[in-house]
Amino acid sequence: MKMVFRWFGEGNDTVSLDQIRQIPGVEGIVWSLHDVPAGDEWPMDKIMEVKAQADKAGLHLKVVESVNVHEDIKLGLPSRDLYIDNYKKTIAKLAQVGVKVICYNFMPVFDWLRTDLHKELEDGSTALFYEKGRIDNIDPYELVKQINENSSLTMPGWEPERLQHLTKLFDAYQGVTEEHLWENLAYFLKEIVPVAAEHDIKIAIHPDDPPWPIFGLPRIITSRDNIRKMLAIVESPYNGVTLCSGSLGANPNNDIVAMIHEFKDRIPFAHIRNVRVYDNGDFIETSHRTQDGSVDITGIVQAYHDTGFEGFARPDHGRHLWGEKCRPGYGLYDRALGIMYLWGLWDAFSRQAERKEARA
Ligand code: DNO
Ligand code: MN
Repeated sequence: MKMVFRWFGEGNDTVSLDQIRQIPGVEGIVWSLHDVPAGDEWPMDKIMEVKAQADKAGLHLKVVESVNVHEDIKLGLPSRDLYIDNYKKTIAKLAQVGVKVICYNFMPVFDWLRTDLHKELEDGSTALFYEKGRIDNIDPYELVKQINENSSLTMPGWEPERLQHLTKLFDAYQGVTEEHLWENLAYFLKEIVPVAAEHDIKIAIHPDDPPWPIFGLPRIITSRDNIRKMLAIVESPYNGVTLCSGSLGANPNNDIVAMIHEFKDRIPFAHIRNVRVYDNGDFIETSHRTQDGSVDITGIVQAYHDTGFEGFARPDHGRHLWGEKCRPGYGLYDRALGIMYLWGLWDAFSRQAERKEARA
């Protein structure tokens, strides 16, 4: 397990590279060019800027999250070929600075979605929260209207420029079914994976978060069966999954330990975090500690350990602690605590295995 830490870039993150390098065992950053619109080719000078910053801090930049997929690709429009071409050019450029994994997602319109970014937990910390009933019962067009009237309703992944086009995007997805989305993902993968392989970069899809359809938009990377189906589209080690225990864990039917065992050769990148799921389907992000949430973090780390996981891992999100002001889910403290918990488990499993071997 190689530990990495998401960093949103100079001036765009409250956490500094100097802080990141002091977290035990963190070797690299997970980065992106957040100001480049989805579908554009990444400019080399901006890539080199991040490389210089990472080099100076002694951190590698082997993991990119995300190179976002243009909506026209997900919609299967004729213009997709242009955006796929740009994606290939970006892959070639990222290879030049030593990138080995590119995380992306295939969620229509929205990335991760929450209804409250600062919901208070019992201990007074706050965390990202999802109120299922509120999203299930909402008419998307009505929602856009409400947001336009009250801008504080905004949610993560709802960049202002995206919001302006939201109504148009909902229109574009009318009649787009799960089958269409599968076809469009297959078209994308068949184009992209050979290029990624040629450049020795693994592309790793992030599961949908939450792992069910929202606002009538289809979502397909939601379960073990669907991840299996995705991996079978192009059978290559370069076509992989970013196994996110928090996203998949929002559905208690998802057995993440079983997924790690089944997909072990196809997981170049792990997101390890806990969520507490309530009976009504609501969920809140908790500390990484197993007993604090509904996800078996101990079992998950054991599964990675026992399958000889050599990929990259990050703690994904954390709570907001000790008055920290930060990007929602991306503070320093709780993610650093989470990392130490993950290392603690990992080292204990390693020691246990060594002892067992010595006895044999
Ligand atoms: C959720 C987070 C996401 C993720 C993107 C990947 O669990 O990890 O924000 O970064 O969906 O494209
Ligand atoms: Mn994740």
